[in-house]
Amino acid sequence: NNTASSVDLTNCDREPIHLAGAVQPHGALLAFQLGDLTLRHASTNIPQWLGTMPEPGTPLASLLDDDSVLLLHKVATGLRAVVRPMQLRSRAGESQASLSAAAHVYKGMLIVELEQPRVANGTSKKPEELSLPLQLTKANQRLQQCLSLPELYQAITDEIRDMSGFDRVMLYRFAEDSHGEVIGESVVAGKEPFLGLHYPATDIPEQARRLYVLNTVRSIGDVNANPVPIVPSCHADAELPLDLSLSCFRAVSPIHIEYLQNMGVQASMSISIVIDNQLWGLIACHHYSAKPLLLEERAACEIMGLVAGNYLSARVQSEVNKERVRRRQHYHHVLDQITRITNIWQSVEKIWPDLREIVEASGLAVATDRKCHLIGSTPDTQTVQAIIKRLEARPEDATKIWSTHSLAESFPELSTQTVGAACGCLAVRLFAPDVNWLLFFRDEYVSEVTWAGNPEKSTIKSGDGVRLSPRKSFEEWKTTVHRQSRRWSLVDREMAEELHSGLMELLSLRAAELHRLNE
Ligand code: BLA
Repeated sequence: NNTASSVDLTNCDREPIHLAGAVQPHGALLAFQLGDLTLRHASTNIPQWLGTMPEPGTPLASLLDDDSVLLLHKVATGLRAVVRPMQLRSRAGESQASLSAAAHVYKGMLIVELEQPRVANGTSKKPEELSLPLQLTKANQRLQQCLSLPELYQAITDEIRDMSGFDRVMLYRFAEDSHGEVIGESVVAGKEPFLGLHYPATDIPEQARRLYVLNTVRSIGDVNANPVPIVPSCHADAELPLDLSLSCFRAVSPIHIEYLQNMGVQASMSISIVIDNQLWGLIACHHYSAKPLLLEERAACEIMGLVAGNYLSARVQSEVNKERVRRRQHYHHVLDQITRITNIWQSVEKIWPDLREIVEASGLAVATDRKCHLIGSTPDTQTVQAIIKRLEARPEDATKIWSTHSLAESFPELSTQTVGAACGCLAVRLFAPDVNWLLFFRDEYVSEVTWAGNPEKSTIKSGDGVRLSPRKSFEEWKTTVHRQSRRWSLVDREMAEELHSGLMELLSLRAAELHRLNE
């Protein structure tokens, strides 16, 4: 029921957002060729920082003072692509205040981005406002005290809102299918909450998500500001425009600008939560007026992203571990019982209460090619045999552990009547003479999803076919999902693996013993 995800002719996933060719106007950019460190590209607002517009080919050393050049040499010869914050001084104005800058090396270029220093910007700091290091300390202390995941979600959004001053801060978590849900939120009084809302995967296209793993803070200062071009847009020696993947001020995709405008948002920022090198989620922030962030603020957000990611992954891991311990007790109980019985077929009812807990199933089919025994909520015998027949047609290693949360999707040809309430199936294939298959089933789990706007409305017809465009309306839109079970989790699959090896060992020991007795 989300046709947007089934459209494959998308313009979104293909937009080369890293080659934007422009910066947001609150920053300026210089790109030098690695090696001779001569200028290749500059944004046309550079005169606001350096007084003049340097020509391509100008050496770095003639633009900035000796100390600055030394610092940048270190970045240029560094081994890792890190974005290094620093203070620089222009060669022309040695008496001038220093320039806030961030420098990094990417794809053969030394990229230097300049911005206003924090104090000179004239931000009126309230006397009670803490300095950024103290705010970070306070935030870290609060996250450390959280004892549950929901408490942690709330603390992360509260602390980031307190520190950054954004009107709305959300914790946005990606699901397996890349759509997302707002699982934590802190918002100014008078604005409607977005907590619990779901957004389709197409709202954040694939290449943007890839970029956010590399560049973890994305600040959009003002959706109404005109981007400043980088010249020349494509250097004579290069095939492509300058790669802005790690840039702080990369101009924003016009499609996303339209999206934020449709939402009524003027500035945004997202901080990536990266766990095990995967984009777990984003801390998505909105502001209802312009809000360009300064170097120090972005740096503090970057640290908060790391800190929040560490607490989240530790807490998620500890809940998973607790669950594993609980299930393993049932697993050992099952093995224990099996060692004491001679015939699995006669005793399976007795071990079922423990067996079902191992993978949280509502039904089980134990089967060989001739026999089939059903317990709990399962499809009828014929349907079970039809499923097994289809699984046996697949390669053995693909079916050792096989699972689906929608039998109807995996085997559309099966009749819904005979499948019954069972919608999910986790199959464990045993290569033993008396039992070939354990098929665990899960009942239907009817879920209601509240979307921010009809997700199908992101598809519009245009001249040559289907195009994706940001939704105009974010009014709540409910969909109900039928004929699916709860998804089988990583722990479910891991436990099925353990059960597989445990049973294989037991059953083959037993076969060997029988063989010995028969000799
Ligand atoms: C980027 N889309 C983003 C970003 C977010 C969202 C958070 C990262 C940039 C930012 O922080 O603003 C989406 N924002 C959301 C969601 C919420 C939110 C889901 O606050 C929920 C509360 N967008 C579309 C369609 C396309 C699209 C149909 O809706 C493509 C046709 C594109 N989104 C798009 C692009 C970017 C983006 C290209 C990258 C912007 C950039 O980094 O330049």
